[in-house]
Amino acid sequence: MAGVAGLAVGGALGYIAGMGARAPAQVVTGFDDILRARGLTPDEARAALQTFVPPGRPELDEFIMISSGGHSGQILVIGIPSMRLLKVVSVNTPEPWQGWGYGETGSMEIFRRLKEAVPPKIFFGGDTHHPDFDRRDAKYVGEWAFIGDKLGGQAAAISLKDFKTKDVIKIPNVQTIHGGAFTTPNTEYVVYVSQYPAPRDPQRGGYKPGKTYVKLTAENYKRYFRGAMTFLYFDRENMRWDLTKSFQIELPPYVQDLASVGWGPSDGIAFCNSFGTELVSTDVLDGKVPFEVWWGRNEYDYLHVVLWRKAEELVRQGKAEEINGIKVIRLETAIKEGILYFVPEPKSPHGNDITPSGRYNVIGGKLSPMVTVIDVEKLKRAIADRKFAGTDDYGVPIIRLEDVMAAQIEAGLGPLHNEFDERGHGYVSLFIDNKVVKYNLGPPDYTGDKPWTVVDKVDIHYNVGHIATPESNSPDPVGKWLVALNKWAVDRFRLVGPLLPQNFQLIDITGEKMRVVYDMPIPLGEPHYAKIIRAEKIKALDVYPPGTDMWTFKRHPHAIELGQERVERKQEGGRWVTEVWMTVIRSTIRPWVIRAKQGDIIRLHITNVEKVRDATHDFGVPEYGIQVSINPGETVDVEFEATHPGVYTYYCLEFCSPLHLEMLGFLEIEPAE
Ligand code: K7E
Ligand code: CUA
Repeated sequence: MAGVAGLAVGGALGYIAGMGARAPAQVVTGFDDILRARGLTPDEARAALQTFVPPGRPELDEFIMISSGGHSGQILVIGIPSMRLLKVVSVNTPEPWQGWGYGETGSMEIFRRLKEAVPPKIFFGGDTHHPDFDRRDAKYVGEWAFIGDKLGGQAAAISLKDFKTKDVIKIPNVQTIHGGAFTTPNTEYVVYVSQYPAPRDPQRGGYKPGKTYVKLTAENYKRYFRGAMTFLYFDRENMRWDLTKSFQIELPPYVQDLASVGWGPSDGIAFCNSFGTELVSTDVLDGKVPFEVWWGRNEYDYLHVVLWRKAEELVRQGKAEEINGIKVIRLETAIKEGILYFVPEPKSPHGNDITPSGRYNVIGGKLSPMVTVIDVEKLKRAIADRKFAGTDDYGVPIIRLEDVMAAQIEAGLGPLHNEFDERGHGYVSLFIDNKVVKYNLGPPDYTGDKPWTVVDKVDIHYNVGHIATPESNSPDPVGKWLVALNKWAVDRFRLVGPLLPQNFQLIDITGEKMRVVYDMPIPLGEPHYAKIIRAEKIKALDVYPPGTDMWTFKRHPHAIELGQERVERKQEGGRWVTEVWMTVIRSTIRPWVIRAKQGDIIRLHITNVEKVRDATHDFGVPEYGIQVSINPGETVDVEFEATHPGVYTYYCLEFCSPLHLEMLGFLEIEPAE
């Protein structure tokens, strides 16, 4: 590959110099003709060759990126280096093509439970921020993905066997979350930290959406508002979040921000940083001082240090109270039992990221030009020696920054997030400076000279938030590509209205100089973070085994073979039910006539009896809002009430065969007498 690129670029060089952008249209045959006709520079041609995945060569995408879908409440699956969008997984939002929330019973049930947990309004949208994979020995596994939704305070789990969401839950006692999903080293838990503190019931503690009220005063904020770090247990066998095996640690009402979970030397420690340690004042509540001014007063905010394995032990010893379905370690208990500590960090920090060795936590300064590095060995020593500088107002012990700091790196303006490679480098995004900065770590991550020094910078377009390198935030990163997730695109794409896409930029980080090689528009707002995994780790199914229920991966109890289709009309608890066992195969929906009566419950079990890859059928019922996708080998359930009489043509929505348009049937609903 490198040889070809060198050849092409060398050959092209001669033409480029004198070339105008508007070469006349002419037949282009040779390599150099193309470069000339399109006005490509040698660097651009090289970038194209590095990222191009030719038709029919999918294996050239060496990595898979799962990106938050931002406000869409979805997950985007992207191939790297091609930056091609491979899939959109619906998570917090209904999506018709996947039949997610459009009549398929399992997804409808998830939305029903969310509605029940949040009585004011079911939320069809999202503000998803941070995806993570399942882990073994802190390394990415790639069987599961987890993500958090900030606005909904929700946690979701997605199977990477079929890339479908298996469970979404509203996290108890929190309103919004941000620092999540972060998986513990062996997927014991997935960590989600609240963002904005929520009021707690003065009598019982705990927060219930739409129910908990305390009068908003500065004093009540301090007294009754709380944050929480939640350790959610995901039952991989049953593919459900299990609150009975989860726990939560109550935190002071600072605004908890990003989290991280350690391994190796930092095993057993979870971190999150914070801002807003000034709490709120009467002046703020009276409208005299805006939040962003008030919350900039303290020179330092607190990095929270949580000894989660010790916390787990406390829960086992019965030192947690059950509040709204989850065991909660109250703030007083957390302090008394020594599982919560603070380290002052330069004001308004943002990301905190663990280096591959697990030894350091690197903190982005947001308003400070410094990247601050915490040495976990020093931190553990300070805790063991009980070397504290005092406590905060709630009694949480404060460890001196100088006792635990390894270094500060002067990176530039607005450092937000750090990622790493396997050669001892860190990369930090600079939101204000529009740059990604590469620096040397210290030992054991980097043992050369000039530790903690900046070695390279590259311009970003524009306002970079997160960055992602393959398998970073694990012991096993790959220093090949870096994706910058940029908030602004400005002039990078053809203008299609004032609402511009986000810009994912692919950067080659193999050489001494970082090089931007690709701009990918993301026309939805705004994905915050993405994680990249070695593609060979993803073991996705191509076809479900016959009759599979995607909610169990076992044979669906109502799966049938071709020829076993039938309709039964019967009474169930005083209601008439029309139950139908159906099959779909090119190009027939069986049965193709279903007769029911107004008021019936219509219950369909549809098996796709196809056995070949990609032979998906999509079943829709007009006027009733039913649309489900039935993948080869899959059986799905659909249930709805036949509220309105009529004759409705149900049909397949996928152009699956030449006779696809004939793939239909009639649902006759007779009026009730
Ligand atoms: Cu946008 Cu990680 Cu939610 Cu930073 S966060 S940018
Ligand atoms: Cu099945 Cu079209």
